[in-house]
Amino acid sequence: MSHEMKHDLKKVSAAFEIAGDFIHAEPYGSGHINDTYAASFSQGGTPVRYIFQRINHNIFKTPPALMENIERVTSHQQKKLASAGDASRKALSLIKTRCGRAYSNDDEGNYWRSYIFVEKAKTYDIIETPDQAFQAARAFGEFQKTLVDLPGGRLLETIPDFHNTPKRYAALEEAIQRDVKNRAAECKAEIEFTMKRKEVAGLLIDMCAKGEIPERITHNDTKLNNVMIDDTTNEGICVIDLDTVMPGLVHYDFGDLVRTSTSPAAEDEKDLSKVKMQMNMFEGLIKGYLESAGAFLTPREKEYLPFAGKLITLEIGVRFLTDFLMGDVYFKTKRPEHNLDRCRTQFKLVQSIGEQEDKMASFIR
Ligand code: ADP
Ligand code: GN1
Ligand code: MG
Repeated sequence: MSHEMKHDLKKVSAAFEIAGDFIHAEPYGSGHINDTYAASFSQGGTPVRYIFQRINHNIFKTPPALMENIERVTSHQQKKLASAGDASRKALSLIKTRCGRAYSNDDEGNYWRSYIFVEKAKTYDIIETPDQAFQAARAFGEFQKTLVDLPGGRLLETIPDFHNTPKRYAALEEAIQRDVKNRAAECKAEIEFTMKRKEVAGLLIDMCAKGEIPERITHNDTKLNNVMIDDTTNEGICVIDLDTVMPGLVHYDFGDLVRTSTSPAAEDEKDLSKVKMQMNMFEGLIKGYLESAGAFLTPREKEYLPFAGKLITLEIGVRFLTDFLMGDVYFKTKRPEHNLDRCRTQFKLVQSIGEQEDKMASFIR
């Protein structure tokens, strides 16, 4: 799958409270940030799988605090699901270490965590049907709804200013100016594209600063492959990848669904003619999201949902472009132009959303 076997999972997993004998482990999934493995253990002769993840501590600077967020969030979810008699596959369950902690350290300074493997479900990198769009958006809306009454103080910001689009622009401008890899000449058109759209970058965070839309607890990385879809019922059953759950705006959550669940092309597709916002998928997203989140969203929040898709797609394009200029230091890449290819699909999608914004807005109304 996505990355080679860089770690000794037998050794890593020995720190966790898991019964049975280690059988084997393999790299798993197609995330851009953490190192994820699926490991099997023989429990009474039956192989049982667990997820293991090395937290990318270059990106997440305070793994212990991040894990405290995740413990708070998952135990709140579990409590609510238990009272509804339905906990097992509908929220992530952390496996504790043998000393009772939520994470373990290895000799190289890495932080590891483990989750129960959600079986008979999978994640999709590319959307296939409007029902999947409905299911994914319903699940993320439900996730937000569950966290409306999370007890305790404000969650830690695991990456400060994560969806501060103006700051993402500032980082891009610095990367253009420094041009450490002499790549700016190669992406003149993309740089121009971003600069033409700079004035929309602060729209949502400015509204929030003025009190027009509220801060809530949001997921902040709601790409389609961060929700597990049940193999038999096709239901969006479990929201995963909780590293960026923190205070935020619902728009960046809904928007990232538009970014990742309306186009039939991969995020790194080279044939840009395949990239487009498909209205039937958008309609699925809106119906699913409003089914679970509709009751707590304000009219103003709803009004800006179509714009949200365009804004975050622009923001993620800006981040891919920045990383390309910086020499691919943030996102995992498999080829020298990988980040530039990703940036180009994002900008094509921004354009496609722009052309259909009126239709999108009238659908919501
Ligand atoms: P990243 O931050 O690198 O994207 P994720 O937490 O999203 O890491 O995990 C990567 C992939 O591993 C997911 O897309 C999913 O396919 C799989 N995965 C993660 N957690 C689980 C789980 N508890 N059960 C089954 N599969 C999982
Ligand atoms: C990363 O971890 P993953 O692959 O789900 C990134 C997101 C981007 C996404 C682009 C912590 O998500 O912000 O939108 O790649 N996560 C982080 O595909 O930066
Ligand atoms: Mg992920």
